[in-house]
Amino acid sequence: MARVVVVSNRVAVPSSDGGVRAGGLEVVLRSFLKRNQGVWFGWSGRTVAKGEEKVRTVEQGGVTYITTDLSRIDHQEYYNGFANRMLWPILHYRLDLAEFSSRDMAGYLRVNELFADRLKKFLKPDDIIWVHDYHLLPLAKALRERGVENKIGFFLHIPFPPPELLTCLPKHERVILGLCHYDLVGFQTDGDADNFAHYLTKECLMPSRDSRTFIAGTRMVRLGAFPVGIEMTEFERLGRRTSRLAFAREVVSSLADRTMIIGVDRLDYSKGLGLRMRAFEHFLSEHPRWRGAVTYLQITPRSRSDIREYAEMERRISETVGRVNGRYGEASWTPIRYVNRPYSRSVLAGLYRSSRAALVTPLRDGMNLVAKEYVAAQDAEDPGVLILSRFAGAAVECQAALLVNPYDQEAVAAAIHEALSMPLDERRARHGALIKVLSENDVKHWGERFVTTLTQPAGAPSAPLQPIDNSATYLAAAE
Ligand code: ADQ
Repeated sequence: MARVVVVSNRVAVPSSDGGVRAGGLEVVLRSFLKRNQGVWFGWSGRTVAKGEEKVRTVEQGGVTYITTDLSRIDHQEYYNGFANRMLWPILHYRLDLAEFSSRDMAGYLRVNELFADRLKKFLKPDDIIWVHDYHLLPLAKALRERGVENKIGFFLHIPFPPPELLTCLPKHERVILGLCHYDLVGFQTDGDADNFAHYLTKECLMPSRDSRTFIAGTRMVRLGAFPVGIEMTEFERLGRRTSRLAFAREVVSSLADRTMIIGVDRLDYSKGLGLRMRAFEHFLSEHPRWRGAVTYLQITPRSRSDIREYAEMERRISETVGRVNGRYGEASWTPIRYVNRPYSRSVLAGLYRSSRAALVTPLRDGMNLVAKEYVAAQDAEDPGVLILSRFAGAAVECQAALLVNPYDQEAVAAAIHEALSMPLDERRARHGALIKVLSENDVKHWGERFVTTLTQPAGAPSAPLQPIDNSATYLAAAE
């Protein structure tokens, strides 16, 4: 079996302090590498003065971690700038928040080249390279230009919007068309894969062999949907064990027999936190009998705080929490408990299991692992109810959840009421249906399916691999 070299912006080298960081990508890659011992390459998380960047290699538990530092300017332009102020909002359908800068785009392309230079030194001819997420869209192109002919796959953890939105990105072809240098490009849902296929067909007039195989010059690129799963049995076990542990018990006893609703999200505008809190406020206003009887716990570790939009959002959400608590709270009851810190997976599992409902209402989300973790951690005899945004990738599998439009506060408030009043047999039926679907797509299957598809031959092309007019022009423009 060939070695798998995983590449992502950030590498989570296991730390001696056992610190927790909230982030879906790290969770799934850690679990993939636990089973498929290989190499994990990416940024160390350290920024240093230009010229002082170091590359380090650490072996642990059969995995080789190779990390590189970034200079402060590279980090600013590539990560804070182009990746997080341009690509993240556009790919989450938020044109209003996207800020384009040619300088940041140049920094983004430069860091991808730098990653390619540093990674190439460690590659063996039969390595399978698996690149992750929007920070590294052009990495395969940079590697190919350095003569790397290995199988290279790419997986996008976040949504991929339709071409009408994508083409608002100035010089989009320089970044997006770089994806055609991969052998396989994976998305969370078929809808995301369709959007990329439409971009290649309509915008780039690229020839295709079928709806999922495109002919890009002399290369062939395949697309596919590979919805990310979670470690189902592990979360089930954690939920069973930890709801009995001291911390979860302490939280439950502090509720004084009130029902708990939970929300767990990184602090990000894509998660729809402000609208969610206003929907909860609407619920309290419409259903006075629940006042004093339900507590909504929102666990939200800060992320990307040095980006202006994030700092502003943090302030607005704190204001909303203050307003709702001031308006409806009592000396003996706080409607919304809002905490900005990460917790271990076992504590989260215990809290999920102790909550009658989960509010997972992102405005747009690639998948959303919290939705799946909540379901897995429930007690099958007395399960809680998942309220899930129809705009999360997880909604495709989680049809048995209460699906809502997160922009519709009345509908979300009504779903909260429905969840809290739902009879036990309906809760069990919905939970059973969710567990069945999610167990069929455990994270283990996800990694295996992707790597197996990547290593399969694409089959002989039915048409010769010749670029035709427009695609050739486009690929040249993308140089
Ligand atoms: P994220 O946007 O980070 O992931 P999500 O899928 O919900 O979002 O994953 C968050 C992870 O962090 C979960 O495993 C959760 O348990 C953990 N987490 C959240 N809050 C935490 C806290 N307070 N303490 C500790 N852990 C916490 C990106 C995409 C998603 C996609 C994933 C995986 O944006 O759409 O599902 O990658 O592909």
